[in-house]
Amino acid sequence: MPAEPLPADQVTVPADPGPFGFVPSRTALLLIDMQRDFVEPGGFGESLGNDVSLLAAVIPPLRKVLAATRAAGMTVLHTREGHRGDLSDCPPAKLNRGTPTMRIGDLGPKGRILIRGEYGHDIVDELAPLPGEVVIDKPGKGAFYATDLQELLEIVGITSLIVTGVTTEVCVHTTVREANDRGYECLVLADCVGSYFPEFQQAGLAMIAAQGGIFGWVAPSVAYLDALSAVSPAAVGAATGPERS
Ligand code: TIU
Repeated sequence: MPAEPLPADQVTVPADPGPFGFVPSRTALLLIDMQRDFVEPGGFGESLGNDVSLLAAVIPPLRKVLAATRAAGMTVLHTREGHRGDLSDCPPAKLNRGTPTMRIGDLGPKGRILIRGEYGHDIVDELAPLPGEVVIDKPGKGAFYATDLQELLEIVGITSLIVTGVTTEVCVHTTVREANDRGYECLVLADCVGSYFPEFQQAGLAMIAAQGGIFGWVAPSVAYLDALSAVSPAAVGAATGPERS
């Protein structure tokens, strides 16, 4: 049988394990949990004993990716991990896990740890959402769990995701796996996802692209930016919606 012709507006990114093709109007950039609580001192990440400075490297390349994606007129979605102030959506299994210096809901230097509405829970200034960009508040690690993300993607007609954010082996991996099982094609930008553990960063990325792309594709952000530079915003016409929580 002859191969199906590619849509005229298909963009191709050199990636592992092979070229990743996407149609910009059907593709969203997903920024996962780029919150002060994970990236800056005094938040949830540090309370778990992590060196949060390891995540700072993600911000400069992700800023470029965010700017280029916005300029191309594509859909941009942000997520934040966090809980209601009364912790009614935080299972005891999550609250009591490990021996953190501060638990979820405790008062830290950036407000209550991982609580919606607190300064530490919000997205870092460099990557702040613009009005009209959707923000998904999620209680778990995966962005599809207990959120309306799937419904939202279906309304806008999104079939592919460019995945970025933190941390690679926790919320990024969980979300990519959830997305993969729901039929979305995911390209993970290797330098725009970060881990507190260099060995997990490497293994996490390898796991996604292994076995012919068992969960998706992996590429450096420059490969995505190069591919995007040919896209005209007028040809994309991505839908945007109101900010959600
Ligand atoms: N601890 C850790 O690596 N990550 C999280 O708890 N959440 C996210 O990855 N966002």
